[in-house]
Amino acid sequence: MVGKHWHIRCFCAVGVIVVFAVQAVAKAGNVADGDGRKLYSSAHKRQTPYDILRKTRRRPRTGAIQDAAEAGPVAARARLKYVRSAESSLITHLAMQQQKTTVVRPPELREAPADAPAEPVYFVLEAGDRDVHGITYRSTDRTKKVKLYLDTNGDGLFSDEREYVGTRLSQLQTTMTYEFGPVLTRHGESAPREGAIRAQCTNGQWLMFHPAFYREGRVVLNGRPHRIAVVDGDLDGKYNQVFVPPAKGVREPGCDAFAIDLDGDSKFHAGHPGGSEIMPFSRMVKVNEDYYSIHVTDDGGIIEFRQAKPSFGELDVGGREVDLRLWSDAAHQRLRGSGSKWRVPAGKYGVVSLELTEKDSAGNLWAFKIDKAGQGELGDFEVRPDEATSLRIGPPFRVKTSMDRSGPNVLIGFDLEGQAGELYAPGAKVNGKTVREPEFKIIDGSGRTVGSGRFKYG
Ligand SMILES: [Ca+2]
Ligand SMILES: [Ca+2]
Ligand SMILES: [Ca+2]
Repeated sequence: MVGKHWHIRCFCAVGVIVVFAVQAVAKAGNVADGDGRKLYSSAHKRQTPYDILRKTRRRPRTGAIQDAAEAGPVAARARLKYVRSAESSLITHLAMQQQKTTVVRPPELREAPADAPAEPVYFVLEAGDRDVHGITYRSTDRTKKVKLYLDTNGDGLFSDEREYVGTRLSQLQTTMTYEFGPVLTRHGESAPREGAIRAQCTNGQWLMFHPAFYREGRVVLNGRPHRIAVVDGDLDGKYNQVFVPPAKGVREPGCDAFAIDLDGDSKFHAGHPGGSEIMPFSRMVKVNEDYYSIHVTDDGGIIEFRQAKPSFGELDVGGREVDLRLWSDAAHQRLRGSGSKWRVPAGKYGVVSLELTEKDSAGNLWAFKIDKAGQGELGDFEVRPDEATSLRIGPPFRVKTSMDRSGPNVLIGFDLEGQAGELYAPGAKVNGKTVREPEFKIIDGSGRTVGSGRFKYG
């Protein structure tokens, strides 16, 4: 049955009352929509996050792509030194990996440490193309320390591995977060920087991983100095993995990361995803109106910029007014305006953020936003040399609902789907003001109203 607590996330374009009928099916554990389609089943519930994780195999990714025709004379070269990353290192935010834990011991693991409780939690870290299994728990001995181990050599044993003791992060009072590291992801490594991570475990439920080190230096391009950095975001020990769409999320491009101080303040400005000085690693970077190809040695020790002469194609969004941020294997882009077609380097692209402004017949301006990367065909498309690529986006919209159960809560998602399958998030504005929250009703199988309320944005 539908749970007592409702977390509502909704969006309504017209700002009128919306009746959202949930036909509550008598069979426990089943929820269906008005057409009887099953939205959620008890079979699904039995899947642990770990099961789901195991089924979602990663796509193979191609290695660094270098187009010889793009590369001209060397414009700058620099040595990059190691820098230890910290909580405040914005650059590692594009090199984040989040994983859920499970209490079910995966078959790959043959033991738990002697001081582990009956139900420690297990997780998987993706390091390049390896799945590294790990365990974390509060020790049952009198120290009660919070510990973490990785099975770095994949032999199923922790007894041959290093033990890491967690430190409670005090600034996060509402959650219990412990930080570990630098944690080594490879067995028997003496130089603890390649593949080393910072791991944070929150409430024993999920882990966040960031590279513990990145590489940084300075170059002069067009007569101006620029601070630059590279991050081994996919944790394969190399620093030149180019972005391949679609992205896993707005902070998870699934490749390495690159940063360049474009405005000369010596800081890497994070800003909006795709519109910042920190971006997924790509073949080129745009500095003012010039493109430079980027070449980084596998170990990240040397970076070279060459003047690039990319081949261009055209991107057309049907004359709509947009503010578009794109990640690409070619070079990341921010495109703003209306009615125009953009000339962009040929390559593979994914939209990482999109703001769409539409005028209705009364002259009101509606602003819609997508807040997830990699949705629909916008998440993965190609611009070919000397060809036009058209993206049909925006209205007519379809209302798209989704339902998810999280403990006692039923989460109802309510998004607008545009023509390209792009999902616009809550928080639409009309003439700069947020639209009034619409209402909803929950109707059972016999048409009786069993609940009602008001959707809240956000
Ligand atoms: Ca081991
Ligand atoms: Ca890498
Ligand atoms: Ca800057």
